[in-house]
Amino acid sequence: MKLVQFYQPGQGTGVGVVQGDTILDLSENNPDIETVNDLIQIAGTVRMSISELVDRMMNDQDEAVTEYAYDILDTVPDIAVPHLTLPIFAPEVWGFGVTYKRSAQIRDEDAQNTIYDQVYTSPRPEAFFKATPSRCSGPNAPIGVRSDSTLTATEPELAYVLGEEGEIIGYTLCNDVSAWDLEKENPLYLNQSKIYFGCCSFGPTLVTADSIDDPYNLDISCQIIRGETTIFEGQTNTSQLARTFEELNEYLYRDNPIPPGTLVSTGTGIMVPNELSLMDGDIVVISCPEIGTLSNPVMQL
Ligand code: DO4
Ligand code: MG
Repeated sequence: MKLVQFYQPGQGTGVGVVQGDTILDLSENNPDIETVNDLIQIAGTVRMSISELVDRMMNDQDEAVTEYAYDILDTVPDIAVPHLTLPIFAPEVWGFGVTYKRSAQIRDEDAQNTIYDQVYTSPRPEAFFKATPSRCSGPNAPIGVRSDSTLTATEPELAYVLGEEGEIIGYTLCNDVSAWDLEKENPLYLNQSKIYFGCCSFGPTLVTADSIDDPYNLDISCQIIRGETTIFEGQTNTSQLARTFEELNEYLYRDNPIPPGTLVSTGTGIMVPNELSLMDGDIVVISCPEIGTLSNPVMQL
């Protein structure tokens, strides 16, 4: 099952169920469900999976539901028109890094040292705090280039959402936008590379875990469009991930309270060349056939 959150003028946020090119409004007849976070909380209480709960809600409703064309909601956020928002209000976003060999190799070549390879092959993964809701952008909303960075890169990643008991409840796409020049200058500047306004976009949908046959075999592609020209195209497959999500969660939860609805981004397998650092007005498009297409314009902060 594919879920979205969307904003409707005069009504606020609602949850939608994607069926083909159509979004069915789940909140219309279920006023206690305004967000996917509400679904997680209720599913935990009644001990059902999210898709079982949503199926039951859809079957139980007598009233017809409003339908939206997906393409109409997949538009630039504007309070005057209905539009997609983040697919969940993740209270925290965490990231893992150097989980793909390519990411370790290129970062070590650039830094002329071996710290990334050491982490790539160590039992302990690289984990970092990434964002809170006010730093995150949904579909078609701007991602940021810090005012003190001249080399900010897009990092297209598979991300998962955690439920009440640490289980993976669904998957989405995440752009772990990073000020590479800061982290190259000194690894201790990683937090400033990773955490700032507009540092993270994710969406467009949240696909429930039971609808993804194999999360370790998903194609992810990325394009950067500047003006009329596609200046970068790259792709990877999550089969190239060197770590399992169980392994990542094992470290994430060590002595660390993680609230339900937390988003975990699993690292990038697509490394954009340094010459193609993001510029104001670029459009970054990240796609995965099972999840959809996440598009964000770049804004110079
Ligand atoms: O330390 C560098 C960040 C690594 C990262 O974010 C990634 O590999 O995706
Ligand atoms: Mg990353």
